[in-house]
Amino acid sequence: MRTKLLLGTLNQGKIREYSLLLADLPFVLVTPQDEGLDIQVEEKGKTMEENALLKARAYSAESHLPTLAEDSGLEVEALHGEPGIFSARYGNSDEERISRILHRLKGIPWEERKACFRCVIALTLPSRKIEICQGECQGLIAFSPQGNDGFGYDPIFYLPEMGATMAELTLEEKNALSHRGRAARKAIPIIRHLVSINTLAI
Ligand code: ITT
Repeated sequence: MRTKLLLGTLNQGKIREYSLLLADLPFVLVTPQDEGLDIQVEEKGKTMEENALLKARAYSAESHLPTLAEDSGLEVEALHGEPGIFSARYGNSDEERISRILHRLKGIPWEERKACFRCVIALTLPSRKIEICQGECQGLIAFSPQGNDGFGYDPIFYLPEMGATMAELTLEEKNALSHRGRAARKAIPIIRHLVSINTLAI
């Protein structure tokens, strides 16, 4: 019987991406909804790592399952790294968050629109050991939203090497170069090791 791995997130965009990134692992990927879990984790950490740890600990304590949780966000150089850990709380909707960034970057030329997406995964393992894996992706903030795929800030995150925003990429293309894809590819061997040592009860 395949063991479950809990994706400790309520974000449907993240769930879609991890479902593909982790598809080859010998685990059944489950969500909080699948497990009937109804917990809200307060993101009171000062860093993405602290928030990822808070989420992973809360979800694994509740589910007793190996758990992958993450904190991620967009850091805009001209805004001194904002919104960063406040990325999800920077407005009431994706549209509002995007408008706020575009408004603050009004009149700023291409060469000063550098930005970075960052992802920190926290992985709970047996014996309460927690592993951290990080990934980042560099790009530029576009002058207007383009594309309908992805989620969050994807329509304004422009990748010069692709000549497109993240919202114009397929799921496979985004996973190949995104912050989340990079962090997940570091987490995969650690998760595989979990299986090989066959000690899955937390
Ligand atoms: P969980 O805490 O339940 O995982 P969340 O959406 O609140 O969901 P975060 O606190 O990590 O997750 O916030 C990350 C925010 O950063 C997210 O809501 C998006 O606005 C943005 N973000 C992160 N990764 C992104 C990506 O790949 N594309 C676009 N926006 C992204």
